[in-house]
Amino acid sequence: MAITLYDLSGLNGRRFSPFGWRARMSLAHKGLEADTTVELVRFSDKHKLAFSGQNLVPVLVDGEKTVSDSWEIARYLDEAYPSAPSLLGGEASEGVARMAAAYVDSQLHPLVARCVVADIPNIIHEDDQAYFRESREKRFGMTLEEIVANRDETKEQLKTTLYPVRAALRERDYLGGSTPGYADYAVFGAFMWARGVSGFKMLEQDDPVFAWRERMLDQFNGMPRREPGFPV
Ligand SMILES: N[C@@H](CCC(=O)N[C@@H](CS)C(=O)NCC(=O)O)C(=O)O
Repeated sequence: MAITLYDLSGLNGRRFSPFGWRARMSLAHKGLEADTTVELVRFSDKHKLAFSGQNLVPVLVDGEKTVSDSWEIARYLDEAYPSAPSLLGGEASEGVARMAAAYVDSQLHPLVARCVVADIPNIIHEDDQAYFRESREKRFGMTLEEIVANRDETKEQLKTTLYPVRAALRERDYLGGSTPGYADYAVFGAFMWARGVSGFKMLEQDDPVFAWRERMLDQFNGMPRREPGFPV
């Protein structure tokens, strides 16, 4: 069936949404990415999402079915494509995958934002600038420049906050075991967001999370690595 993924885009089609990356990696995991039509949505053309009854990307349309929210997309893909490799690992591990995604949303994303949010205006369209600045400054209660002012300290905090990921990687190549699963895609989405928008170095080379990110960039024949972005 024809699948369409609506994903956020900056200048020249740059895809930098962490949630969009979760959906994109999920589709690749299921072997569906190559056959998926991508509908790029800029901040100023979110009206394109009205059919989905909400205004956030990603949105997946598969034939008659419309699914918004990256987590719901993963659940849908496992349900609709049971013979492709499982994303969430079945009922026994779905809760752990959900916890990983919630850890990323609540602990990692705010720190990534505090490292890179002021660089985002450089990679989005002119028409999106005012909305982006206004909405993010309202959310954080300060200017974009103030949000990232202490990013070297934020990077130290990020290093500490990544402890659970590092601990899991001590005994395996991926959070999913010998191959990546949804928890990997959730954490990786945060790094693809940063890589897409900013040259700020999020990780030191001696951090095992750095080596894991390299392995993740090589997934699906290097699909994520080929995506335009800053050197990491
Ligand atoms: N819980 C949602 C969150 C989606 C979300 O926040 N998407 C952001 C992009 S990263 C968005 O559409 N933002 C549009 C805006 O800020 O106007 C998911 O997991 O998909």
